[in-house]
Amino acid sequence: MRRVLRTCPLCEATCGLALTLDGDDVVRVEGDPDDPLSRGFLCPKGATIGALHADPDRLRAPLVRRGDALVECTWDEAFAAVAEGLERVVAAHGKESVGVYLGNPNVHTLAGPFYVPAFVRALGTGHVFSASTVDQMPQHLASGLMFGHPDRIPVPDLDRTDWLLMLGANPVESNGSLCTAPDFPGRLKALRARGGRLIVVDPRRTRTADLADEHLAIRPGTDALLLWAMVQVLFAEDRVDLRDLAPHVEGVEALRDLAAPFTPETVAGHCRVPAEVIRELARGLAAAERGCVYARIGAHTTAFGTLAAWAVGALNVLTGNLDRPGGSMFPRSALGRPHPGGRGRGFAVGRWRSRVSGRPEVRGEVPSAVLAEEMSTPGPGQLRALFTIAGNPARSLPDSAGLERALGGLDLLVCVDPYLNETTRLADVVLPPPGPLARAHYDVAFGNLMVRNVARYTPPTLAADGPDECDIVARLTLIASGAGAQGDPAWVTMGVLGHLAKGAAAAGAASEAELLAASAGESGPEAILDLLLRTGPYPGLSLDALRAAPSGVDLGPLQPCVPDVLSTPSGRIELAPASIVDDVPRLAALLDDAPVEGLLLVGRRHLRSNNSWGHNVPRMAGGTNRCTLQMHPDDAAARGLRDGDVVAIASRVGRVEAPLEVTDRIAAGVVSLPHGWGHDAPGARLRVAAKAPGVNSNLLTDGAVTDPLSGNAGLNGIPVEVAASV
Ligand SMILES: Nc1nc2c(c(=O)[nH]1)N[C@H]1C(S)=C(S)[C@@H](COP(=O)(O)OP(=O)(O)OC[C@H]3O[C@@H](n4cnc5c(=O)[nH]c(N)nc54)[C@H](O)[C@@H]3O)O[C@H]1N2
Ligand SMILES: Nc1nc2c(c(=O)[nH]1)N[C@H]1C(S)=C(S)[C@@H](COP(=O)(O)OP(=O)(O)OC[C@H]3O[C@@H](n4cnc5c(=O)[nH]c(N)nc54)[C@H](O)[C@@H]3O)O[C@H]1N2
Ligand code: SF4
Ligand SMILES: [Mo]
Repeated sequence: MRRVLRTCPLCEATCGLALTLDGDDVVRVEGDPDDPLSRGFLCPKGATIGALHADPDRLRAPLVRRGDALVECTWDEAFAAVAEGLERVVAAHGKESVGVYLGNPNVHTLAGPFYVPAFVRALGTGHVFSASTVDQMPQHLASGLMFGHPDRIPVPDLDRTDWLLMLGANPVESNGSLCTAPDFPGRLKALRARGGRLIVVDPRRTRTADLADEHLAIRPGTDALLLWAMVQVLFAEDRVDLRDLAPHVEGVEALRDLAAPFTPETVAGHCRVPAEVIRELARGLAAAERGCVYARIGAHTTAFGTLAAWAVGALNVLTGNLDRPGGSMFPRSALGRPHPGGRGRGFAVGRWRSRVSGRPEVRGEVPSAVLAEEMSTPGPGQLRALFTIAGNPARSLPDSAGLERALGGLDLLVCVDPYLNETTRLADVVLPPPGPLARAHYDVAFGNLMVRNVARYTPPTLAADGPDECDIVARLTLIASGAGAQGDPAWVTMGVLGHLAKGAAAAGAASEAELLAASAGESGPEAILDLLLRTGPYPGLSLDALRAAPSGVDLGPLQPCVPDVLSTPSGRIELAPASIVDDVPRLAALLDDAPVEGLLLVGRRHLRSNNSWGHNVPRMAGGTNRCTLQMHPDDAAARGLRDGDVVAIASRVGRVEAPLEVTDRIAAGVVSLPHGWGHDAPGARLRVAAKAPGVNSNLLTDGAVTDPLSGNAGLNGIPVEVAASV
């Protein structure tokens, strides 16, 4: 028996786990009490990490298509098939006919941040898509425009705030997003225990809402209206107080004018939140010594996602709560680069546009909502080959009937994925990375989102049954850059290291040669990590320093960093840049129309789910984690429907059937179906998940509904009709 510590890679909370192993078998999973961030917390999902690694359906060898069948092959055969297929497509149709879709687990691997960017560059295509545009792109855009960099995302300083307004997030089930806070529920309880106030805005009375002082069941899709009305109240009642931020803010008066139309009275009917309640929210935030507004995907995945994210940032700034302990603060990753301080180039978008509907690039990608049309619309530049890395677009993207058809019609589909699932069953080549226990781990992305700065490194626990994902992506990079199927992944690592050392040397860290020599004892992703740690903002950190502290190194509470963190053209926090000014009239136009009537569909997450791939572990299936349509009793009665009935749900783009769950925990006029289900696709091998397949909610979501600025899909607030199934 041995005990090992590992950071859990299954959600953004990044809990420290203590595993007990008997040989290669995980016999017990506990929270690591010494982890400086998670302090012993784990959720039921983290407890399945051993079962996930041992899942007999997890692929241990690559697959290649022979006629109608996907058959096991050697790694050399698999890479040769990729090289041959890619060469064929590029020769016939050019580089622009090749695309890549990057799924969510890329933010939980080392391959995602360290190797995937080089692969994308080597492909040399504008056809870059990711899960970001069905998720948080509005926040990236808002951060880019407001602070100068899309990844400077302030988080609620959860452990010190005493007034928190949370919209469109359910961290008691999701464990939090764009806010890395293990034991989010415990942290919310502590907020209330120290006399703080929690207000939750959600059309469903969630388990998070159960913890709150106040729950507001907003009409889906109207958070931007409510938030802009709060901004209006701050100005109208003369409650704006920038506090320490005053010298660092640009555009306050322009914002006042922009917010003027959004009085609480004009938005109340749309939001179904009384005007006086909205006023009290603004007053509460203004009066709080340490207050914060935080919004997540319920507010981001709508047609007004960027304006909602914008107003959240603006409210925190206007009340002087940004960059202030107990407010909304910027984490400082151990891998962070020096803050520029002063004027920067700002954040450019629209460097290219999508071919068919001309959607602007944002942060190096175009919207996933247009992936289907890029594949299915003929003409020069039509997408004919696609690489997916850690994604399941057939279940996670809107309007997925058309998308799945288009995936099936590609000339080449290559998937880096451990499962034969709804997407990879359509592949020509499947390249499975080793299981979650047979790899090194470091939270590159989440270091930028932690409510307390920590650094933790996990070495591989078990031997891998194939090449590491970093090596897989490196070999794909060599293929895409013309070096062939036999290249050495170390060449790619050397390229990445050289690039990083050059940047760090230019910033004055040391000479390039000295930096490379210091990390010379490491290889692969560890070498990259070591170099980043040595050149990061915390002196004395290195990979060896982290090895010596397996529970993690505590780097302390969040610290103020304005103005150094800013890199906008003005060198200040920008509250009214042109693209926001130009988009506000679209939101104001809603006020001219009558409030939307009829049923609106929203999603939900269950504690024991993980987007589309959590359902194949027996302990994650069943219980309350069911694919049902939740509906308010009044709406059910009006349609003559009863709990347990199978109902037909129809939207503009599709129709599915699901069992009805009648519950007063959802607002009247709203129905909810979770995403990530529909595990009955022929050719997939998800034997546990297939026993309770559920239905794919993205057959209903409408790819035509997007936030025009960020390109993010509007997955919540979809008009639907529900009737008894006939
Ligand atoms: N209707 C609706 N749709 C949604 C959402 C919603 O709320 N409602 N949520 C959206 C959000 S927030 C997101 S992030 C997206 C997610 O969208 P995707 O990322 O496309 O989908 P996932 O279900 O996360 O699928 C992850 C894939 O990665 C594979 N995988 C797991 N671990 C690894 C690994 O270590 N390496 C590799 N290479 N592969 C791995 C899994 O087998 C699976 O195929 O879905 C979005 N879709
Ligand atoms: N257990 C579990 N945990 C997960 C995941 C999972 O699939 N399962 N997925 C992970 C991923 S990829 C992400 S991005 C995060 C997401 O984490 P969260 O942002 O916390 O997402 P959800 O839990 O879906 O909560 C969104 C809430 O928004 C509400 N909502 C829907 N529409 C609206 C609206 O218009 N306005 C408002 N105010 N609320 C609305 C929904 O009812 C729901 O309760 O979770 C991560 N963690
Ligand atoms: S909360 Fe997230 S990181 Fe923590 S144990 Fe659960 S799945 Fe893992
Ligand atoms: Mo996500």
